[in-house]
Amino acid sequence: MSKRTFPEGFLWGGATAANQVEGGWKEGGKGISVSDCARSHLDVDVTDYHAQNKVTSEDIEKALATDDEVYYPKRHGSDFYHHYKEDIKMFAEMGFKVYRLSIAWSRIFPNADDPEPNEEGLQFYDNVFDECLKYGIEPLVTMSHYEPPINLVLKYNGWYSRKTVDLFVRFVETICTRYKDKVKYWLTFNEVDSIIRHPYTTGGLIEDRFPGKNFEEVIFQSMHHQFVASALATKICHEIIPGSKVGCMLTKLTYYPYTCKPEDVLTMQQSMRSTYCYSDTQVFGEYPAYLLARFRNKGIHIVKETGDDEIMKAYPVDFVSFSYYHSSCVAADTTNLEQAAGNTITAVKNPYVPSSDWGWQIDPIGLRISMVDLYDRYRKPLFIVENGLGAKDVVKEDGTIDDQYRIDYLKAHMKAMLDAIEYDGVECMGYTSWGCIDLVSESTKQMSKRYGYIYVDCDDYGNGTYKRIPKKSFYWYKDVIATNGASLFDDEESGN
Ligand code: BGP
Repeated sequence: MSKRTFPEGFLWGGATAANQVEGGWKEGGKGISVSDCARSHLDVDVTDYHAQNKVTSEDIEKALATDDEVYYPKRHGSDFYHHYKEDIKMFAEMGFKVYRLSIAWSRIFPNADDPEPNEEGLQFYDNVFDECLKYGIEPLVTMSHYEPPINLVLKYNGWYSRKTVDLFVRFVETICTRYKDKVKYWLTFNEVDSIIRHPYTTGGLIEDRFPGKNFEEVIFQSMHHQFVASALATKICHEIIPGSKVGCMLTKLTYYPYTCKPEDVLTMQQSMRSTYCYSDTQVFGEYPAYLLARFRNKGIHIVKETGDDEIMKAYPVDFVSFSYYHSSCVAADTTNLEQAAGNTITAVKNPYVPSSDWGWQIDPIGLRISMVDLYDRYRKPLFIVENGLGAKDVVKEDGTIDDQYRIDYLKAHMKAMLDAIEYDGVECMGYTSWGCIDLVSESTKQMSKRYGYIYVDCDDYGNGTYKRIPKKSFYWYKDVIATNGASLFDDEESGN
């Protein structure tokens, strides 16, 4: 019997983000970004996601007053800025068809409102894309992945200012024009829904800069500006790059009711809607009724400009991309229920699934459930642009890294993905596993929370040679891609 494989042309690859992988935070004319001022693991409880994202004006002043790269690990990242040729060559050795990366806005317009773009920054990404295309790897580019210039925060209050829409549009016009012959797959905002959970990283919003204002209204006003900017970015892409495909990008948080009590099921439904409202808006081109109801009930008033509704309606996304790491349980009453950590959230711990070293609950069936939910909801092609296991990897005496736990995680999720495609009729363009090379964790700013197929010799304090070492999973993924998924079933054939 022939082995199961993925559809012909399935885009296998890996994903990174400039602010977590590049380093070179002041090189090549780059301006300081929001993420260069993000607090470090050194002073936060790495299990308390919310604590990690409390950012004050004082924090920013402190960050701008120092060139420290220990306390601010994202400033050095994995030094992709100086290793990109070697790294992309290793991606090619694995057989990548696609490589998801982001363009750091602060490398192109260091202060967001510079009269002219920074040519060194534009040239850097030209070089990166040329390396990719040299190996037949398609770039999949995220326009905004937590990297706006810090000046946008200080001078414009981030995405709260309508002016930011114009500045972002100019950034998009610049990169689409420059890379129109090299990039055809684009994403607008990474995890656009995350603005509600970490408004500083995603929206450049610092609460103490809005005295006397309803901060939730500030966040939703900023989000409105991002929705308009996303629609305009889609328009620009389609006009400058015929045949280009533009996706939204959602944090796929999949919730289960802790019990079959109706109250818990209702809580689950409300929790799911709390994330779908963002992708609903970008796919259907209008605010869903339940979000408008929430605005009314909470007294939130969004200021729109003439034409906003028409722009959003006219330029919806072409596909739906998302990150999936874990599922979570919710309950109407969480008293005495054990909590579990997650990607930008904490939730009730599910007793039926294991957890990662950072407490994220491992649930490959949840990926299939997520894919079916999203495809049934939107009827647009999906693209899994983040999935992976953050784990403590160890370099053994013989210099190898046996990350069999990561292979087990990825294999189970890839099989679930194929089930959704083959049994549930879901259309899926591709899969880029998160952190295809070790990089700085978004939430904890740790290098020790490793995701990569490639180990980077750098610790949480920036110490190391930055040498790259393929892990066991590097060679395993190479087989998966070479066989278009068939090797995922080798163990079943051999019966173990
Ligand atoms: C998502 C981000 C990625 C990545 C991922 C893993 O929210 O889009 O940038 O960081 O989370 O999370 P972490 O790095 O906190 O382990």
